Amino acid sequence: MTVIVTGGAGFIGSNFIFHMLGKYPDYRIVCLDKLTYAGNLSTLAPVMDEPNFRFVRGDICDREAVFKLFEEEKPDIVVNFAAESHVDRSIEDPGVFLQTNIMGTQVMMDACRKYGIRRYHQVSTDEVYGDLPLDRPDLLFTETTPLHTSSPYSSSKAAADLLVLAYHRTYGLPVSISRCSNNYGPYHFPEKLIPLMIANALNDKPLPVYGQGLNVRDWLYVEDHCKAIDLVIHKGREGEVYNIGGHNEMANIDIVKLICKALGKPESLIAYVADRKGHDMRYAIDPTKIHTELGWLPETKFADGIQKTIAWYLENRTWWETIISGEYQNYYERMYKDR
Ligand code: NAD
Ligand code: TDX
Repeated sequence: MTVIVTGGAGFIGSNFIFHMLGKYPDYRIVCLDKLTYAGNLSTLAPVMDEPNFRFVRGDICDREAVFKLFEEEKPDIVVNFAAESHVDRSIEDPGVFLQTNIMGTQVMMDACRKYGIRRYHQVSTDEVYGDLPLDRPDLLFTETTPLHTSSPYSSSKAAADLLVLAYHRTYGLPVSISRCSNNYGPYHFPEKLIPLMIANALNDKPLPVYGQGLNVRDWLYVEDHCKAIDLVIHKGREGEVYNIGGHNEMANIDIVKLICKALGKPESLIAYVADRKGHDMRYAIDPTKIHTELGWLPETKFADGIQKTIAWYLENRTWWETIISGEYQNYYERMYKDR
């Protein structure tokens, strides 16, 4: 079995590659990644020399390069993680989000149509459903909740999802889609809430909380997401959407306070800053379908997962310090200077 994993030098894709190489030693795993600012080849260093692993630097929008790779590898499964993934960047400059997240998805599926495939899997997000009010804890996103996006990022992901379903219905492409809630864990790029707060707290820098910090996200340990995708690509039904989430809703401010406490840092580091434009209030996934159909349940409790994550950032300072010392500094200045 040959599996092409796009975006495998990023946060979730790299964790997925480690999971697959560990669990299926007889599979061939091919990572296609453009290595944008969010991609880190150093993350994949531990598996780079594995005989059943190949890394290819390339853009999923580059039709010629993608078709050449399919010609060479004849993949059985494609898992498309490659995306521009940061909401704040999409508000600043949407163009590349539409290009990679929508057009890139089209190129990948066109290659699947030409060369044949057992499964094309699209890694999507709960953000396609928009948001839920704070005062209705009974409401959760199910797979039939209407798409109702807020940001250029989530709109580009929703557009891609619709295209994936269209390729299934129109061309019979064997597709599946998973829509997961917020992930956390090792190799999370330090522009996202949890790693940013850990890195800033360790450097005694202000912890920029948007608005009042009351927005709620439904956090899932990244390994649990990888296991769910593994199940969907092998046992999930074609043409179906599966929600993935762990019933673990937390307000941002509570997470930031928890990180302060775990690192022995004062809450006086917390700085309330201007809110994100169009900021989604609450996400909450109903994972009943993947549980009843495929038996998936999250295994890592947040209390354990966050401690493991903090420990990882303490033990792997070089990984994130290298990132935040480079071009990222310019992004940070732009995003937080006048906030
Ligand atoms: P990430 O930003 O950490 O990684 C994205 C990877 O894709 C990087 O390695 C980057 O180099 C690569 N990439 C970007 N553009 C590319 C292109 N044109 N061609 C090839 N490679 C390209 O993202 P992530 O957080 O790991 O998210 C992975 C996927 O999961 C995304 O599709 C995202 O929408 C989805 N998702 C993320 C979360 C989350 O909490 N992070 C939750 C649900 C869904
Ligand atoms: O500095 C910050 N301060 C802050 O208060 C940052 C970076 C974020 N926040 C808030 C905004 C959100 O309410 O924290 C929450 C989480 O923000 P992000 O880490 O940017 O994640 P989010 O916008 O929820 O999107 C994430 O989950 C869904 C991923 O980045 C997406 O790729 C995924 O689809």
